[in-house]
Amino acid sequence: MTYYEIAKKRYADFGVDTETALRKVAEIPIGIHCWQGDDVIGFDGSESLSGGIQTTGNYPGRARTFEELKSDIKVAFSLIPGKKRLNLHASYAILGEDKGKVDRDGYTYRYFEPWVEFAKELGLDGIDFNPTFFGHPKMKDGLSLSSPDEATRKFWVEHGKRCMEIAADLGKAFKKPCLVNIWIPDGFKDVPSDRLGPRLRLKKSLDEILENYEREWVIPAVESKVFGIGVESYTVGSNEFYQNYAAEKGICCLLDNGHYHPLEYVSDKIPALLAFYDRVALHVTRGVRWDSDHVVLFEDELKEIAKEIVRNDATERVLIGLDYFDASINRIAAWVTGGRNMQKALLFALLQPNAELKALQDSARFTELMNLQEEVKTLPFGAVWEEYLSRAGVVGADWLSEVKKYEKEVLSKRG
Ligand code: RNT
Ligand code: ZN
Repeated sequence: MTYYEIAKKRYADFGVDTETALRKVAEIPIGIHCWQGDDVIGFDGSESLSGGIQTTGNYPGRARTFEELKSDIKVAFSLIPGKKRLNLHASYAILGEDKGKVDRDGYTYRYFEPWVEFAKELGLDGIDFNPTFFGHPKMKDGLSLSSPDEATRKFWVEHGKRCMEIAADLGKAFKKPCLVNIWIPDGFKDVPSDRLGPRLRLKKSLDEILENYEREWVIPAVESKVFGIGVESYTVGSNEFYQNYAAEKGICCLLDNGHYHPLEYVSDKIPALLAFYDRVALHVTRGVRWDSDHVVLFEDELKEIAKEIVRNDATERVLIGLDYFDASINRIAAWVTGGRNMQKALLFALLQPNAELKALQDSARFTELMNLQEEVKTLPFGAVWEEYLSRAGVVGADWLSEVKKYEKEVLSKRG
């Protein structure tokens, strides 16, 4: 018997069919963020990150051009099994000769067509999109959509509108709707004197952006946050603000698990929202003491998030995306580690005796529930994971040597 066959039998003893789990995990799309490869800088003119988010570290090999980023994504994606989508920010527009002539309020689908071509070449499931409300001189006093300066607010509304148009075309290109996530860094470092005004302006701006979009092809989402670096005292787009806004408008909430107080868990928020919304979007990340966007590891909260998706039969309702950026280690290894771990957690969740566990809870057999939850933790999960990789044609535990080779041949030669 092979290692996998033994595992299959062992799981079967607990009523779990590993074959079903292997089939299902391969079908769950994961949105992989383009911004891990270049420290969230983009191609449209910014030289540094702003808006309360930060990458730390100076590991060599940052992708500086479209060609470099594509090449890095290709390597990273080849080492991540499963169905993948590419998550792009508007700042990754390929402006060509229009660089310096067109601003973010004038972006069109044309500037993203090269990405579409690339995503098709890689056989991806689609592209998701984000307006970029940071890293740009038109942020006034740290504010975008909530700015009291009407010209500034309007500029960013126009950017939002362009992004909705671009997203509709991205959706059409892959015949699947495109998720457009709105996150703005707007907030104040110190105690504000008006907390309502900025929120009313943000509401107005969002209304304008969402006035007229192609519902068949675009899924708009709003991402809340507690605080950012330099904007510690007040965040315009807070959780209550966006959750109410999304409910009223019939759009989607995006939960980033770095964006809540340390003892709040996104795994618990997913089912709360599933009770009210058709869809919930995620930014899966790992905050260490703050929203530090560390590489996603195979940890308890990640497993809990995956369980909530799987056992609520919500793999089509929860739109999974990754959002982290680590510049202190090989960036491709960071991508691969997080991408594989997300897949790993989903497979792990699919391998739980979910129906039985639920029945134990519903019949208040809490001793048996605890016991079964503990027993399944030590089943031979590794064997099923390795089987998954091998069936997907992806390198097993030795994947890092491929990344090291690419580092030696390509990344180390970048200035
Ligand atoms: C910032 C948000 C946001 C960004 C990306 C780049 O705190 O998490 O989602 O990380 O849009
Ligand atoms: Zn996020």
